[in-house]
Amino acid sequence: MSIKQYTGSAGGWGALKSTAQHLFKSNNVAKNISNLLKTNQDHGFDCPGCAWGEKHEPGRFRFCENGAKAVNWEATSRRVGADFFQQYSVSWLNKQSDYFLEYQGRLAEPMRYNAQTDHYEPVSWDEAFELIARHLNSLDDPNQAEFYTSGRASNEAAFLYQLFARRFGTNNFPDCSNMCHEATGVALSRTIGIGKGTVTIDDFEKADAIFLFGQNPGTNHPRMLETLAAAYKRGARVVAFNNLKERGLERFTNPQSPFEMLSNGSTPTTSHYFMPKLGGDMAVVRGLVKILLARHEQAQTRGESLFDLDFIAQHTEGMDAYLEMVKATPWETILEQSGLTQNDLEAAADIYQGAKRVIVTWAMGVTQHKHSVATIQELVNLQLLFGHLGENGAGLCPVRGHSNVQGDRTVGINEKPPALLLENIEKVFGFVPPKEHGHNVVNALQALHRGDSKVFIGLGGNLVAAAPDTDRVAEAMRNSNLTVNIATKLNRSHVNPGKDSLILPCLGRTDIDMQAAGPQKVTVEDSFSMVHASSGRVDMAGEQMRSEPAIIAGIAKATLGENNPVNWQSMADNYDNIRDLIERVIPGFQDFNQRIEGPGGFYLGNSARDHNWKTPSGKAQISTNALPQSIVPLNTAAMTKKPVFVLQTMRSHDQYNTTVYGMNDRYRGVYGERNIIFMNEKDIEQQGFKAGDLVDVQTLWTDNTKREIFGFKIVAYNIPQGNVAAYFPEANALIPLDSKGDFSDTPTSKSIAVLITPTKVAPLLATAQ
Ligand SMILES: Nc1nc2c(c(=O)[nH]1)N[C@H]1C(S)=C(S)[C@@H](COP(=O)(O)OP(=O)(O)OC[C@H]3O[C@@H](n4cnc5c(=O)[nH]c(N)nc54)[C@H](O)[C@@H]3O)O[C@H]1N2
Ligand SMILES: Nc1nc2c(c(=O)[nH]1)N[C@H]1C(S)=C(S)[C@@H](COP(=O)(O)OP(=O)(O)OC[C@H]3O[C@@H](n4cnc5c(=O)[nH]c(N)nc54)[C@H](O)[C@@H]3O)O[C@H]1N2
Ligand SMILES: [Mo]
Repeated sequence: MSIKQYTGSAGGWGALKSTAQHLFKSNNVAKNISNLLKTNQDHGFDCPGCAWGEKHEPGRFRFCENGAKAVNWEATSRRVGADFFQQYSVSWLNKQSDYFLEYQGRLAEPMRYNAQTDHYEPVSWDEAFELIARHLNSLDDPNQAEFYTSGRASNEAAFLYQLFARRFGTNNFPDCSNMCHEATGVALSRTIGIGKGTVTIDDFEKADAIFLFGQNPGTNHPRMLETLAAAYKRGARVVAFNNLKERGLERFTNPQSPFEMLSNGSTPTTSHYFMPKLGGDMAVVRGLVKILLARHEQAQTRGESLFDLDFIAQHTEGMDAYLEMVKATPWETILEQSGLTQNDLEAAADIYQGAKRVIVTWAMGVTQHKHSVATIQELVNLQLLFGHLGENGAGLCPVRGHSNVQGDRTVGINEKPPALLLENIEKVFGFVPPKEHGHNVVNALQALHRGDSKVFIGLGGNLVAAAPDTDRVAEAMRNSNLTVNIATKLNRSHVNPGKDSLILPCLGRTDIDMQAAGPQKVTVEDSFSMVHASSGRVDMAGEQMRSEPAIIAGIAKATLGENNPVNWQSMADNYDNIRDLIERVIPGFQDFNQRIEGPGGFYLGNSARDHNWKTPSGKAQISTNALPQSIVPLNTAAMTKKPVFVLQTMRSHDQYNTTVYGMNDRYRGVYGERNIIFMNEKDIEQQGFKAGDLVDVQTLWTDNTKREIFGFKIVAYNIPQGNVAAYFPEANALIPLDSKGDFSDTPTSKSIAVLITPTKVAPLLATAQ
């Protein structure tokens, strides 16, 4: 392992070099160069990397370094088939790293677990479907099955999947969104009546200021850097709030700018950078509003106004109670929780006040805390006070994770189905879908662990590694009567099989999807509610993988029978048929098949942007929430006299969630190691440690389970004192499954109270190295 401070800008030659290295690693160089040129283009495929949107400008390449990693990772020539599984037992595979498992190549044929031999063995597609049908149909209650979705599934696959599971009889739809932007959906639905962002990509060209909360675009949405640098260049203020100093939020060299590349130039991506404490964003916004309120009241004595009083009167309710609460919130608490100074907050308030149009963006740094819903409501309050929602160049922009996580929700992956969805399903298909709420991720895992749920089906993803409490979740899976994973690559979830278990290999975004009616396209929705088509480029003739819709249709036909409630085979034969159904069930999809032919796809619209507030009262809600009493569980402090740190778990530059592409985190200067913990220099010294020391990290939580990770290496980093950071999934063992967000049930992956002690396993590791 080495630490080498990264002094360059984000992007630039480093990004190109890394893109080239990952191209070579894929064993498919020539094909993948042509793949990359088709990324996010008309008639190409949607990048499986992230959900950032595109301006429709022909003639530019539209992939980034990390999109290239995702494409190369999927479009590899390596295969994992019967030979591989014959060679390695499941127990042996479970001892290997996440990197090792996925690196082996694409899953090539359907496999069934044999508990006697502890090996996966080949099975035919029909036998696999029959096995699933047998398990499902022998359950006492359809609610004993869990239908997980990860956000790469296309609209077509997701719609078919929810139709099948609802016809089968359950709303158990745990999905990756439950661990991701759930708090966003909850907070926005409650306040503005729609759980999605209100801005489009064009708004970024008009904003006077962009406030970024808790996200790392340099790694996780690299195409956003171009948008931010362009905003900066034309004079917009770009203000970052991030717990860490992240290079992508400082400077960017655009690989598409010959001038910047050749002159070694770069453009700042932000004009201001503030580093709040973990979970401190609600206090930050409360502080901004407190300052702006005082100024507003001053202005009122002169007969002027800071807030948009007309907008507030016409469109909102709740302002008075909220402003009372703001006045009553002591500065002491605001400064303590935010970790910023009053000067910092005044400076940020100046920018907010001075800008006519402000966009507020956020991601996991905001959504993965206990009080995330309240934090997002506070962001909404700020925008409502200034009447920003619905104006061009202003509004709310939750930056989504998986490339189609937003679309999956739109087409019905929802454990709490809206009434309209259920009504439409009944109207179109003539059966009464279940109404009672189903399981989200945490409920589903708890039910599997208790043995109340018995069958797990995963449409993509890697729940064992993505969820908290890794050991307990693995146990929950192994307890199940049947686990089924529809997947492209081997992962941790597959090597923790249920008593019966299937791996069903599927086609990915980059592959040509050939069906009876010819090559098929699928559709996805980006963070800006743009729906567009995606068709793969890699020829899969002769391979045994099937498409996600074909697999779902196969399972449905075996379980429910053909024509119940639709002709499943015809859906798999031609996805136009699925889109026709989506058009009839989901609002906003009229002329679906025609509209995806147009360049760039089509905009689904956003009711809040049109000032149509779909809340019970018909008005946007200004919410009144107290600041949290504590960022971490209250009883924690009482449990120990030792210094308690707050830990966030996040992504390195070389990973896609649980998929680890490599061991480096270039922009943070870390090479060759993932078991590390980032700490403030002063904390390192005060605890009597040195950078490079190995430590054990233990969770403070009030059940009887000991959660500890061993031998993590300390890296000195620019992070507030009292806060530390580590990578997920390595640190997931520290997160209690029961530690979840209020109203969202999202695991609190960004605020875990931990103790850090010298390692007990150091000598062992030292000899191993
Ligand atoms: N290459 C790549 N792209 C991805 C992914 C990937 O793994 N790799 N994952 C995709 C998915 S599913 C998602 S959801 C997104 C995730 O995108 P991000 O939300 O950017 O993901 P994280 O790595 O979790 O980064 C969280 C960021 O928030 C900061 N942060 C953490 N806690 C706080 C806090 O309390 N306050 C503030 N102000 N900042 C905080 C961290 O320092 C870090 O910079 O990216 C998507 N795109
Ligand atoms: N501690 C901690 N935990 C976290 C987070 C965190 O920040 N900290 N972030 C959370 C977030 S934001 C998310 S979204 C979740 C992610 O949770 P998941 O979505 O469950 O996990 P991924 O790692 O994205 O899933 C990777 C697997 O998906 C499969 N796959 C890839 N492409 C396809 C495809 O096209 N079709 C199918 N069927 N399968 C495919 C591959 O087999 C691969 O192994 O993790 C969450 N977990
Ligand atoms: Mo995510």
